[in-house]
Amino acid sequence: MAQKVLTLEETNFLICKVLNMNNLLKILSAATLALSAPIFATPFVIDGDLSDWGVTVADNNNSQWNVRNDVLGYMVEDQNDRARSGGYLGPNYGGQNYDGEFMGVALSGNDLVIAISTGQRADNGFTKYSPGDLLIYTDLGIYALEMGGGKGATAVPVLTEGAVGSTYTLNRNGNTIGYADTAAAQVVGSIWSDVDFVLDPISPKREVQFEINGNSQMHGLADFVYTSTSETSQHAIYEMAFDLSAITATSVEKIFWAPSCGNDELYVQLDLPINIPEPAGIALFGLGILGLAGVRKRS
Ligand SMILES: [Ca+2]
Ligand SMILES: [Ca+2]
Ligand SMILES: [Ca+2]
Ligand SMILES: [Ca+2]
Repeated sequence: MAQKVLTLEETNFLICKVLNMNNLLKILSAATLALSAPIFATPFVIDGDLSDWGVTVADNNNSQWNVRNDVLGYMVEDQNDRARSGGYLGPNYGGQNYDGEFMGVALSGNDLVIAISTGQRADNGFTKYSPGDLLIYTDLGIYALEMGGGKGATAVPVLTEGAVGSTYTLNRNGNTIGYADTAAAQVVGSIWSDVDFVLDPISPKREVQFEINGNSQMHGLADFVYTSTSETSQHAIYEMAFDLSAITATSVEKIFWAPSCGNDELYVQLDLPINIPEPAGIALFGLGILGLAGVRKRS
């Protein structure tokens, strides 16, 4: 078989093709490296279904907690789904009706995504149902997110952001004896700083609910789903996401949730810096340093 001898022009053309192909492969692999994490990770969907977390919530102790490994942190403390009110929860008692079972915290872009599974359900009766609000501990104090529920939640199978918020009154034994709507602006999913905290009545008394006052500031509205009565018959699920840049602190240290009686608790410890947009002055200062570096190079 006769072999074709390539001219110099043809050889150069082929070399160029190979180089271009190599460059293309390099560009592709760099792009794949840069984008693979966000593109191929399963996105979180705020829908009250925790399969996106690797979590299956099921009755009679059949929940499964195979939490995906790209979350910032999580806590599983699922006590017996069949335990009655004397069941120990730590730090106090209350059984499945007060069981805090799972909390997961993840980052999706600039959104903090949070999931909670609990035995506290709206249809288990007003006296047993009084969730606390979500507390966001930062280096500049506690921010609070209104969780809602209560009487309003018994009427709807799923509660979402913008619904009327709730505040519960408890007696010193931890029983819920009263319910009130929050101030109109404190809707479900709204995030606030400089609030008044309501403590649980049982020692150690901790912040579990909040009320806004004249100095409180709102920092955005989370995407929010509370499944109330729609998810199995022994559990309720909260799933929410909010833009971290709405919070004017520089780091998030802990996410905390407890029923308003404080019988149980869920928390995830974090050391998460918040990216604050650079003020114009700092950006210009940065450019100045770059300019200086340029001058030094030239000299
Ligand atoms: Ca989900
Ligand atoms: Ca449980
Ligand atoms: Ca628990
Ligand atoms: Ca509340």
